[in-house]
Amino acid sequence: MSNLKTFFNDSVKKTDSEVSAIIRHEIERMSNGLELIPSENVVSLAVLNALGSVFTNKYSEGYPKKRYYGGNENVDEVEMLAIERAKKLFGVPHANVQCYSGSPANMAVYLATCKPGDVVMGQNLPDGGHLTHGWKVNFSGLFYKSVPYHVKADGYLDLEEIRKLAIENKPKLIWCGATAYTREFPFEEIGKIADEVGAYFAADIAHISGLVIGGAHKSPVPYAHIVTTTTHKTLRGPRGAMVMVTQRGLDKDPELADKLDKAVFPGLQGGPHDHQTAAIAVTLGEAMKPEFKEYAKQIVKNAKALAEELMQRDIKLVTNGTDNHMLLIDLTPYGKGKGVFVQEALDLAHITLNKNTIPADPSSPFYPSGVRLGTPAITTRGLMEKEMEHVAEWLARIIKEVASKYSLPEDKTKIKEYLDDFRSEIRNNVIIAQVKKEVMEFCKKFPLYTTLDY
Ligand code: DSN
Repeated sequence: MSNLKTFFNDSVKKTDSEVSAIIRHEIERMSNGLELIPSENVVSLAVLNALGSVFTNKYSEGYPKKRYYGGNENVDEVEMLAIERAKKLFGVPHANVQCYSGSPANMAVYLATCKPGDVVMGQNLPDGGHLTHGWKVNFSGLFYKSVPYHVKADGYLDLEEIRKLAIENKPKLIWCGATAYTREFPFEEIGKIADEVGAYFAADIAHISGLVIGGAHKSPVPYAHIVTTTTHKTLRGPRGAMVMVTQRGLDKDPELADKLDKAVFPGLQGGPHDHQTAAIAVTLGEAMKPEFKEYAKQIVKNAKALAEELMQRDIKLVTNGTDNHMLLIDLTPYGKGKGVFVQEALDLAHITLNKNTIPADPSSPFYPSGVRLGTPAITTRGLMEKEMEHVAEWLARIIKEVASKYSLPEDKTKIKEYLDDFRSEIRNNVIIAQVKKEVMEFCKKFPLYTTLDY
């Protein structure tokens, strides 16, 4: 951690002691805890350095060699490098690396393929889907006619329903991808359905792109027309995103790459974040190293080991396991709406995850009945299968302690007061205090920056 403190704070400290202190506290929080939010990771010092580089000073609307401003020769070089690396890694003929983040990348897909009011299909948000795949309060559900598809009672995608809805509704665009789905995505099957109804098929692999590159999850590239991904999840890069067109996409629509580029700029964005592009280039360079494949496979091994250890402790998992980096704990054996208690108690014990809906959740999205967790960040820190026993034990101890003891009041006006009481009570809980002590001691063996110090 000392290298990290030096890396950051020398200049910030000189000019702004307040921000410097906050950054130091965040380094300490990360170092002294286990990060189990499956969409988070720990980037290398090289990625951090590129992100903090002088490229943040530059404006460069346009694309390499076709810019509206001068002085872009170095920006061109770094953007072309990122594009070439993305194309090679994912095996696609076209990549755009300028998207500010995942939602704008997905927006570009709509802009390039649909008109407002067109029918689109994606996995329903409470069933694990993403906001931008057609959720009612998101632009994608407001400007397009969204026909969501669902998971079955067993937690797996309902392919029969997807096909039936597609035939009935003739969507222009079908998404496959999710924020809370623990099984392999059926890219091939959904690709066939999209072909049957003439829809564009976009695979949003934000969560699993690192696994795809590492050979730990099937690639959507042979089946989809468009692939989007954020760069900060299993790919282990800066916040950002990419949108890629496959050969299949170009065969369907030879203009697709051009349409997507135009959708990103000038359709949706202004100047790209060149410091982010530089950091994405570094990330993709790291992902080309053989050790990244090992890393991706280890993420999945750790997730499977954690799933087994949890189930041995009678913790229920949606689909009874995982194929990827993620687990969804179903807390309904303890009652409904228990996610908030588990998330907050674990937070106190320095284990971070997030409350999440489970399929057919009997409660609400704000007070859901599950928690979502995953292994990308702890794998980066060097934890292996044998360590999952400890992680599972801490999770199980706290789940059993709070999920059976606390229940949300039926009267919604009483929830705030109940949660306030819960929060003050758990501060004195001996089991949570003991787990926190053990977690902090354990974290010393896995410093934040030892495995990625290049
Ligand atoms: N917020 C992201 C996640 O946690 O999965 C998705 O956008």
